Amino acid sequence: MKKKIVLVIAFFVTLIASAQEAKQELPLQYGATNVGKRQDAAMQKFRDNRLGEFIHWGLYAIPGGEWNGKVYNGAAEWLKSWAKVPSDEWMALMKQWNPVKFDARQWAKMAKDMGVRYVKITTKHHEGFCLWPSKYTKYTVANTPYKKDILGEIVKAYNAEGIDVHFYFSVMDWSHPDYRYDIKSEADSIAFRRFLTFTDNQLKELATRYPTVKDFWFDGTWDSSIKKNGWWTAHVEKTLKELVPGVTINSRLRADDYGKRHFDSNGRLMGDYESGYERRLPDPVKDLKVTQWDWEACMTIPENQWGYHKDWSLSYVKTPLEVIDRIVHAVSMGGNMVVNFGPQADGDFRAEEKALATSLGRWMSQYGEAIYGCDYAGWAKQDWGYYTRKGQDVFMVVFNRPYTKQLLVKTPKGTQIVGAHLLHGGSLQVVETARNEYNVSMPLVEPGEPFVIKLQIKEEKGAADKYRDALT
Ligand code: H76
Repeated sequence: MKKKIVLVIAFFVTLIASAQEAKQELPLQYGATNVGKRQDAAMQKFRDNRLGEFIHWGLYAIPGGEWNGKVYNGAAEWLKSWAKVPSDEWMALMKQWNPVKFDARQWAKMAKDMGVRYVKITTKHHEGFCLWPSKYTKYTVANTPYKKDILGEIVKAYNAEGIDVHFYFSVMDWSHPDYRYDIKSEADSIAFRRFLTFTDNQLKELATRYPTVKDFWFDGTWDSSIKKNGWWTAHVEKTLKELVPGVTINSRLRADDYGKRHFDSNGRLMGDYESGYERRLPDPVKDLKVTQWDWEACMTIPENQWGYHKDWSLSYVKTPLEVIDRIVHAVSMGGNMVVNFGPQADGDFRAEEKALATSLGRWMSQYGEAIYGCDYAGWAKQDWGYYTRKGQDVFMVVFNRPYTKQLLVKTPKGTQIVGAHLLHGGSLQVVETARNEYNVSMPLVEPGEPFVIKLQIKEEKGAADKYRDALT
């Protein structure tokens, strides 16, 4: 009997000891560098911008998803891979790179009118073609009939409109003979070291040629070769931060000492913001953990086309309303949203994208107050839509109009609603219906678009409680 008790005690002692051990921090050389959210002005600007425009533009815009008469439904910027096109054949597309309709100032104007505060532009996608005249490869705009530095023109034109420019950069480079998917031999390791030096050079070149760049967004960083070289991802983050004061870097770049990506082996976010939300969003009720760190989501307008694809009928294309829904949803959970555009090879945007930009711009110019600089409000989500918050202003962005004509609002303890009005409209009736529960009356608004209600609130701790819970 005694023996049994001793055994049971020993078992629990071991259990507790191992649990404590699990809680211990792993010492990391290449783990997270920030403690919590960055609070400096550059990060605050990144966050306040909230809405961005993604642009995927490269040689893939020329075939637009079709190779040798066959149309591939996969992402157009991956066509080289789907159709197994050899590199020299793919790079021969450079001879056709002549976007005569490209007008950076027009692009920047469209972006401004649509209400985006920043643009993320593909400096180099997986194919390896550079939109700037890089010294380190022959696969650049300089060696095309068009010749001009596209990236330079974009930076200048967007900055002139007051729009921040972020650089998308794919580490994986299908055009480079030294790129490796994995390191399996000494030869691989030597080649890949050369590739990393080449990449360092290109990144330094970008940071110094275009010093107003605000952010580097890395992609193509998921291969084993990179996971085995976590030190290099930490080195890139450090180097760019030294070269460009205030620059922000996405989590996708990073791998730690053990090849753990995005979040290090101690569970801390690497880089400045999480960039894993691609073509999906957090669950608005369950995933509130995302409010603990900065994050940015990005989305395509069709199901999965980033670069220009000639046939958008092959997948579902989101409506402007669905795009607005995703933007508001992201902001309501403390994140940014980037909407992607894939310009045509001639430098113009397809009609569908222009139409979307117009709709988006119309909505943003009316209701942007509930987006820019706004954050997670911390109020329980209701079925009519989403809350956002900026300081003492709480916004209700209403997508679903209840038949009852009453919008239910449940406030946190100590928070009272003292007034409500339609943004750019009159005040609305607010009735307190229970403890921390209110009905805000539906305004008379044209059916069609989501609208915004701005609430006046009073926050006081320990206010008298006139309500009684039911005895059950
Ligand atoms: C996979 C993948 C890439 N990541 C997206 C942002 C696009 O660039 C897509 O090609």
